[in-house]
Formats: sequence, C-alpha cells, structure tokens
Amino acid sequence: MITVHHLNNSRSQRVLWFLEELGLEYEIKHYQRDKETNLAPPELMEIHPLGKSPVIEDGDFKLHETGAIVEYLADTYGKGEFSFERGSKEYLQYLEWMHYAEGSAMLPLLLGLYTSRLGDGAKPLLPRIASETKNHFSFMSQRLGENDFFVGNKFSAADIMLSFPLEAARARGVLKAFPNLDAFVGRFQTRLPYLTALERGGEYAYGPG
Ligand SMILES: N[C@@H](CCC(=O)N[C@@H](CS)C(=O)NCC(=O)O)C(=O)O
Repeated sequence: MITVHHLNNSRSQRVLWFLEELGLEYEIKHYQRDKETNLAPPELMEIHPLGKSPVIEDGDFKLHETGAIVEYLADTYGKGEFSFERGSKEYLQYLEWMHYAEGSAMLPLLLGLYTSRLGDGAKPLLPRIASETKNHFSFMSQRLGENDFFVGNKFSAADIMLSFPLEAARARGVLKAFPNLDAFVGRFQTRLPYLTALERGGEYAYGPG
C-alpha cells in the first residue's frame, strides 16, 4: 500500500490526484501548515530531513520531490497510459514538461510570493519577476495553443505536474491574460479522479471556484 505524506494546501495534492487517475489504493498521512507561518509542522522532518511534502512510501521505499514521485508512479503503475514510449519524440517532450513544472515554472511564482512580504524593499525586483512570469506563462500558453494537453494528443503525467503552477498562477490572477491556460485548468478540475482526490486531501486553496 502506498502512503502519501500530504500537507494541506500544497503541491502534494497533485500526487493524490495522480494516484486516483491510476486507480491505486493509498493511504494519506495528513499534516497541517502552521496558521501563522504557513510552514509544515516539525513532524514532517521525521519523514524526510527537508520537512517538505510530498513524500511517498511504497513498501520499504521512500521518495520525495514531486517530479520524481510522479515519474516513478507513471513508470511503475501507469502501463504507458500516462506517459509515452521511451525513445520517442513525445517521450522527450514529456520529460521536458514534467521537469519544467518544478524546475522553471514555479520560480517566478515563488519569487512573487516571497517578495510580497518585503514591502517597498521588493520594488527593484518586481519588474524582473513580472517579466519572468510573463515569459514562462506565455511559453506554456504558446505550447498548449489550441491543444487539450501539453504533450501529444493525450492526457499525461506531464499535465498533472503542470497543474500546480497553473492553479497557483490562476489563484493570483495571472491566467486572466492566458485564456487557453485558464481553460486547461477548468477542464482538468472537472475530472472525476481530480475531484475524488480533492475530497480525500482536505483543504486546498487552489481548487475549482
Ligand atoms: N520541489 C519540491 C518542493 C517541495 C515543497 O516545497 N513543498 C512545500 C509544499 S507546496 C512544503 O512542504 N512547504 C512547507 C515548508 O516549507 O515548510 C517538490 O515538488 O516536491
């Protein structure tokens, strides 16, 4: 049985969603953010030295970092349904988008979040953060174009990875300028496995509505 160490209002929601898409049984260990600092509770340090979520356990195997977790789940349990044939052009695009989500797309959003606490001190950084946000979200918007999915003509684990930066951006109004990304979020948020995961995961600030 897979265990997910899940933090409320976090990227780890994606892992629950993917497990639902895969139709796997799993249990959730819930952790709540501190109401003042928004940080994870110290108990998560006992699971992994970084004290961050998600972390999964599968048998005697422990794995952290969402991209690694999602890739592992797709490879181990997906029977090819959520990925692409190794060696194919689509597979390379899939890897690119899968790792782009945490490796690149999150950075301008995180910079925006952290600098918003600096007041006037953040001013010199804001133009660069705004231009990088535009740069990355334009890039994603261009790639998606009129397509329903980021890679090929099928829903894949790469779409699941990209869901979090897109939902976080939507919550901040960034997607108003990118109607196709906004529509993409609207579509995946109606998937039954997504909604089941939402119910099981508890508090999530980036869901539909
Ligand atoms: N790139 C990592 C980021 C992990 C991460 O920062 N998780 C956040 C949840 S969104 C967290 O646990 N934050 C709580 C804290 O830093 O105290 C991943 O995708 O797994």
